[in-house]
Amino acid sequence: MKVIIRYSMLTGLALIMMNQSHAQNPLIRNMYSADPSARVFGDKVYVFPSHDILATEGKGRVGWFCMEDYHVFSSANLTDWTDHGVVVTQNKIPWVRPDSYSMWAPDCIERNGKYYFYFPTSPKDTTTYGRGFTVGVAEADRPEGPYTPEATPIKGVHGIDPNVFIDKDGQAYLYWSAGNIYAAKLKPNMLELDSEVKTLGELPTKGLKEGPYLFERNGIYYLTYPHVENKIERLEYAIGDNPLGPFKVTGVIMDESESGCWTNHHSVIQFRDQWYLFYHNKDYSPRFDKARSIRADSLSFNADGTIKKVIPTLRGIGVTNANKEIQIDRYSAISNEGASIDFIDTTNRFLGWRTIFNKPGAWVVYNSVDFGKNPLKTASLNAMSETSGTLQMRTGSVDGPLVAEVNVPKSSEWKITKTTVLKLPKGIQNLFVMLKDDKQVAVDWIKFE
Ligand code: FUB
Repeated sequence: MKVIIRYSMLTGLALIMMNQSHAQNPLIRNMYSADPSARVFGDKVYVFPSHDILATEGKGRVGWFCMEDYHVFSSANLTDWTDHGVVVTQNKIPWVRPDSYSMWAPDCIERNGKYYFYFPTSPKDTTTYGRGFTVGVAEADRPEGPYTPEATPIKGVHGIDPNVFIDKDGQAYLYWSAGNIYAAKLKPNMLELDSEVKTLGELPTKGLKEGPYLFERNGIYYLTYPHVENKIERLEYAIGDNPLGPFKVTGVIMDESESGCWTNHHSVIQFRDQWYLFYHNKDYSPRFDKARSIRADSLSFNADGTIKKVIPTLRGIGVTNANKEIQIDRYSAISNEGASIDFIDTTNRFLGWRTIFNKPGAWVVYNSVDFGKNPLKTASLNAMSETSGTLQMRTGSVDGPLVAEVNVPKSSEWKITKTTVLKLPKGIQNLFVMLKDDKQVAVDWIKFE
């Protein structure tokens, strides 16, 4: 057995420099992100989130939302996410108040080979554009930009959270919120309203509604929105047979977060035959819910077209290659006792989490690990143990074939321990990891080579 000292800090730095993350939930691992608008463009998923930053004196309002720009992310496999960098910034758009720090939830859509990026923010000139929020547009030839902003915001739109839907007949619609949810047709140029503004009035009248997102499936138009039914937002939906309604309130897509994150904000896409819900929580900021992180989970429908409630997971979506770091703290199942998750370093939460095993038989399962076609002969574990301890890895479950047994040496530092694989797994499998003895072991990640 070979032991190599390696610090998780290095892993974190490398990740930040590459602008790539191999993510489960949350999807973006080196910055805060919120309000994900996911879109399928070509053979990739693009996500256009808000970019939360922490306000300081003189920069935004301390204790409130603070956003100055937008990044775009893409993935071809829902596991590896590439950050394409900043596409729109508050101080590069002539009509935007350059110190507004209010670049809230955006959306993006493609029409005739052009990409239209819609964003709500505060204008400089409140006499012309009104107080509060209005919605601007920036255009690009590619989803990742560069985007050129329009010289003025969209006339007649006062509010936040723009969302655009293009129907099968080519008609585009803009939705937004300002207490209520509003909608109007868009002209083919995608830059001007082409109808009266309609208040979508069949929705709940009590409790804030915002963040509209409309999609169509099998002739049903789903108007989805976060709504405060109780104390914080949950994701709800209403259905209709027309993009402008009338809509019938139908159900809840996702309950209020257990973490207490006051907002939620989402989008729904279909990618390669599977539907997904993108949403946010406050994974990297347990005590401040205006520093959020985007997530995704699978979504499915009942036979009658109603949406099955999505239970948020840490595992998220996508298949993880066995030869990349498998972050088992993003488990798909965990034993009731003896296994828990904590940050690696609470002074830098972006370094991620560790799984702590402290009872014999305590386990986690991490689903959809791709062991490929060629046998991977070595298992590596980045772990720390003050007692030493033995971990077993199996495919499937507790009864599955024993893939490896790793003796983690006593150490107060993170160490990579390598061991030979006993039963060589192939293809996509669940990885089951269990503490064998009455010891304590913390695991950062596992990989196979
Ligand atoms: O991100 C700022 C605001 O919080 C969004 O515009 C709302 O939808 C809520 O998520």
